[in-house]
Amino acid sequence: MDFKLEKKDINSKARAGTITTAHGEIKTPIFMPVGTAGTVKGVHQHEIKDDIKAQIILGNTYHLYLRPKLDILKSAGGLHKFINWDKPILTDSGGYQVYSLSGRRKIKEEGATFSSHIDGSKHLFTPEYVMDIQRTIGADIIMAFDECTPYPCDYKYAKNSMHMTHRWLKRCCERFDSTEPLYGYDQTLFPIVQGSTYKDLRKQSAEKIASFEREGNAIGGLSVGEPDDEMYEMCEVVTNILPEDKPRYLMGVGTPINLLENIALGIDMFDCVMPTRNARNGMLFTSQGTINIKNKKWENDLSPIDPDGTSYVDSFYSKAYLRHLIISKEILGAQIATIHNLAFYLWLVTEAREQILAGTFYDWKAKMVKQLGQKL
Ligand code: PRF
Repeated sequence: MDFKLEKKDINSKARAGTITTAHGEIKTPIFMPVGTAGTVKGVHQHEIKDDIKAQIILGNTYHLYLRPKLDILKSAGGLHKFINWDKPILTDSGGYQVYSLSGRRKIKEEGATFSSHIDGSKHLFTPEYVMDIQRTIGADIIMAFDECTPYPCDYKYAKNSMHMTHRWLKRCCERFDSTEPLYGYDQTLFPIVQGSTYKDLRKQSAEKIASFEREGNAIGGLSVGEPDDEMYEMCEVVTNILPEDKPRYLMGVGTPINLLENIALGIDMFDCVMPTRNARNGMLFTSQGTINIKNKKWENDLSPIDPDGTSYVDSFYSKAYLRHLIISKEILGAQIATIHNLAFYLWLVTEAREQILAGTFYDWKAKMVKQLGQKL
């Protein structure tokens, strides 16, 4: 993997760059649609590429390991081939899903034991095993095994957990560096900063993570219920320490406003279920603010879904039709809303990149944050 920093904003810490992986280039800042179980729910791979214009998608170690399981992925030749997606993929390590989804779980120095949310079966994820699993899935960028602390989290727990995440990282790196990719192309491992909402812990964690000198770095443990200002404060502490010449990935964030504020703090990569999950419930993101399409006010509104939207669904279908589909729980409603929301998120980060390159990001962001906060 390679990262080229192309331009730094003069009025903020925003940057534009290019990540090069074995499966192609990613122009940053970027948003990565979440494809948990080998599918971005409701959309075809060609729609992800051509309509949404995503450059990279996310998969989840936890889900793929439980279903379809590793033997299937291995015989397919890895996740790219299995799902027929030839662009970059990043897999999360399960360090978040084990805590948020699985049944009874126990965290020990060795790793995390948990029971499957599908059939209750018991499993142990160690840092070493999670590296092996991600080798088998074959994503271009794989994540270290960490513990994402809840919010709020008392200082002592956050500190001990952070140190364990650091010890787990050492084990991840040792395993990753002593194994080979299975499918003939390079993979890279990103470590994850933790430290809850404590500035001193975040600083310590960022310094420790930077000392591993991996090709990119991630920030975890945020967007777990803390106020936005606390997220931005932690993000700023960390981006002041993480090296400039490597991509920075803020995990599980966020709203369109969160993306712009964190881009301004020097974040390059994002993922979040919000555009896809909220789409299925009828919440649409637009450059003018959010729309609850289930609202009665759209019942007879035959105007296009989003006159400023960049995807074909925005002008092809009306608000009234989409409202009807979502209210009737028709599958097509979820599909249209998902394409709209993801295309909007990709437009937002692409436009942010253009504004950074043009030197106009700061004023544009201020204007956009005002617009994006509106409820239509
Ligand atoms: N760790 C991992 N994945 C994550 C997170 C984390 O802390 C978050 C936190 N928002 C989202 N996804 N491994």
